[in-house]
Amino acid sequence: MTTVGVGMVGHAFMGRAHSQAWRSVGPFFGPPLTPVMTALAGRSAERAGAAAASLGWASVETDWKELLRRDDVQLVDICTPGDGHAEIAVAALDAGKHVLCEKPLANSVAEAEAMVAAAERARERGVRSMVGFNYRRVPAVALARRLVAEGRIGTVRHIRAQYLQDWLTDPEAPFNWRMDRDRAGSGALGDIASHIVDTAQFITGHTLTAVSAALETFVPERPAPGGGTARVTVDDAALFIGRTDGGALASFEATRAAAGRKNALRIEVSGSSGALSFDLESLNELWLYDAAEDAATAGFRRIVVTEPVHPYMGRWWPPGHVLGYEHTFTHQMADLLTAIADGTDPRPSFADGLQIQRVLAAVADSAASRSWVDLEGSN
Ligand code: SOE
Repeated sequence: MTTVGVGMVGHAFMGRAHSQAWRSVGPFFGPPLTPVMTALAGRSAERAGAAAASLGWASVETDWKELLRRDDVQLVDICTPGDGHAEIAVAALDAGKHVLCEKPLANSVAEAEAMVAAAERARERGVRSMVGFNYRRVPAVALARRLVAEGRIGTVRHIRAQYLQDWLTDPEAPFNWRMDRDRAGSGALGDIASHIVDTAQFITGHTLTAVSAALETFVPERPAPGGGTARVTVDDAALFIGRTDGGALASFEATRAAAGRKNALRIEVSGSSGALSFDLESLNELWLYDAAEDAATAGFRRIVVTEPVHPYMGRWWPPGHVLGYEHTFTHQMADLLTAIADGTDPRPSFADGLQIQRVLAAVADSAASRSWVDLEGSN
């Protein structure tokens, strides 16, 4: 097999981001398997048809189950809101299709556990699965992980992570599915705190072992698109601290009410002999502090992460020709296709997604009980 037929479910923001990645991964990464954008599934034939035509999909299905019946689809890419993930992923894996599922893996730990069980059954037949925490694939984030693993900052003591957005600052900002617990599972917690938990654990190699948290919904009712108001059933913001299995202290802030901050995923890691700092709003840069340097000239040094020696960069442009948000998805597809071709397990796996789901559940429990919650045995 040198090609893999892809069937994608959903065609909103994530569907558009994934489509552009499926289109670009072949030309830029030349993966061992070439993706064929075979079919796009969406409930409305008209909307899905228009999306397929503009995004480059060869055909349309109005029921995702049809993708599973098609012999020309070998990989299902799930870009729906969270309430669709478990049902589609389990059915696709049981039908022998490889699965890429958007983050967070599910809307609950129970759903995520069922997905991991399906992934393990499928794995025995050589069928692969991966969850889409795309920010691992920012070259600067991948470089940060490499530097920590090489011991460049010593023993990790502090992880300081934030994910700040502001689209719910205004109380008149309209209600959408992301504010509905039944559809999204949670609010800023699942949507963006999940990203910083994954990024923090990825960079440091540590796993969270306990959390203490607060959640807040600042605006409990919002204008409904069809008129009237709708009740917000998720958090606007999640704030928590944690401990890791590597002995570090961690802090996390995820909010949709940080006026002026659009998509600021920031992470700083302080070690016994240095530190690293990253901000998604300047995603081509990584800042490195080396405590061994002469005090007279020591300071955080800006690394422009666009050299061919940097992760993923050898496939793109000459040094200094910067990348953007969308490239993280291209890298995700390249890694997935390589793993499928090599017969290895792509990361983050569904088991990794379940571990993060357990962290999210522990954060919610801690906020409700106003006490620390342990994550023992979660990994
Ligand atoms: C919306 O808040 C959102 O698109 C998230 O759902 C994404 O996962 C994140 O990457 C950007 O913000």
